[in-house]
Amino acid sequence: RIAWLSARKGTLPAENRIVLERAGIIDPTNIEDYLLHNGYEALGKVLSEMTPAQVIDEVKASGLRGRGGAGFPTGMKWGFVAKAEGAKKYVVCNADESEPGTFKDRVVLEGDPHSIIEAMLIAAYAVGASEGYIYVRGEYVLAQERLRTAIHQAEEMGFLGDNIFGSGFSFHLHVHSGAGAYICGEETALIESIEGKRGEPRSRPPYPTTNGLWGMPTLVNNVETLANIPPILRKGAAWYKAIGTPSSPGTKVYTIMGHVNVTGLIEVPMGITLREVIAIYAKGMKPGRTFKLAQTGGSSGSIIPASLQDTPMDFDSFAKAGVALGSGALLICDEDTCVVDLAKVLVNFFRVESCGKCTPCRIGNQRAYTLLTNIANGVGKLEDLEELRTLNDSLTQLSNCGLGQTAGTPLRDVLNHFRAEVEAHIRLKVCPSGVCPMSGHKN
Ligand code: L3W
Ligand code: SF4
Repeated sequence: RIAWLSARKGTLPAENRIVLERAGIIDPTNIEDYLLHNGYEALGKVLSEMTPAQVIDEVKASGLRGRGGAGFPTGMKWGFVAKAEGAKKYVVCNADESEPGTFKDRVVLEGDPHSIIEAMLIAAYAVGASEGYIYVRGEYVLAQERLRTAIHQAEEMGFLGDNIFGSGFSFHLHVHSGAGAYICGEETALIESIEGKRGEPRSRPPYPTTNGLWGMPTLVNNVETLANIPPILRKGAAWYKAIGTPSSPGTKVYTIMGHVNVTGLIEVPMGITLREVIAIYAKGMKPGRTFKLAQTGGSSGSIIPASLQDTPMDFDSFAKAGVALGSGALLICDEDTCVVDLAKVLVNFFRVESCGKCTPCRIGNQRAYTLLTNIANGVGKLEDLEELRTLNDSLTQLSNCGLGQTAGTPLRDVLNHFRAEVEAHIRLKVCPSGVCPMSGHKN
């Protein structure tokens, strides 16, 4: 690590805090502290100098892409909602952060709640919305408290409400608490949940951009996506576009966990590599350990083998390599990690969190879990591997929503990158990493 670091001296990607600019620096319960740190400056600029169309053009020019896992172009989505017809329009912040290992949004909500309110005001002005909801994971009690305090303060100061600062623009904002279901982070299940129904995904299309909350055009953006908005409007699209990579501009917030020396949260330009994250920010693997793989977060992520540790972490480079950036979790694993066990843990998560509405996901995840359990217990068969591949194909092609469509990713990844290790469990009844149940290890 030291040799590599000294060879790269002067060229290492530094942390660049845009989303986390104020988190941990300001008092999140004091609107005046936010105002002293450029707070509501972008909103002032937007309301006094820009038309809604100019705001959307600026967001499009920045190249910002959704940070909830899919990387959809933000400006394009805003344009769809602005164009859609409806008696009323809504803006929704998806703060139902529940992806395994991900806690990036929580830090923004707890540490800088006004940045999300300011971003939603700008989004509402741009798309023509008059009401908004922040859907917050039920377990994020402090985040909900901070948001409610911030909304109250913003209303008292006139940033939220009717005819904001005489602009003719009105916006009202509510906090909606989730109740512990991961699937409510899927945008249409989230909408159903706000409407007071059971949180089950709808079929898309139509997309929320035209048929969202109560059938009206609705803009749904993730917390991290929104947190980029005020700085983009304050400093301009050209400034933003110069950070990161050409097709994935800006930064990405990552949560680093696992067998490394330093865990925690970082915000770095898009395009950094895993090798760089581990060496610079995680301060290397734990003494004497070697890097085997990283998992980039639940259903939206992938299992990244060591052979891809020099692939730039941006939406397109990762997609080209057949993996996904996910929602920003980086679970760094050493050579003692059993891939069968890892896949089993991930599939179990999907099995439990599947809403059960469609058969491929409800039955497919259960079947995959049974097969992986058999393999881990030394009673698997070689034919199980083909069945796991078929299950991945069925999940991807036939599931109704993002959860089911990506639930097979761990199966695909372990078969593509670690097939010999899985086969060893079946043919030799041996776990090469020596840690899964067949080795006598108690998980
Ligand atoms: C209008 C079109 N809008 C696409 C919109 C769409 C959505 C966005 C991305 O799941 C990840 C996924 C899950 N007209 C449109 C359009 N849109 N085409 O663009 O859409 P899509 O379908 O690519 O992805 P998605 O289904 O929204 C995004 C993962 O989310 N997930 C869990 C995520 C958890 C976290 C967290 O804990 N922080 O983010 C669950 O589903 O795996 O990879 O807005 O409407 N023609
Ligand atoms: Fe529910 Fe899974 Fe179907 Fe999504 S894919 S609707 S989570 S059963």
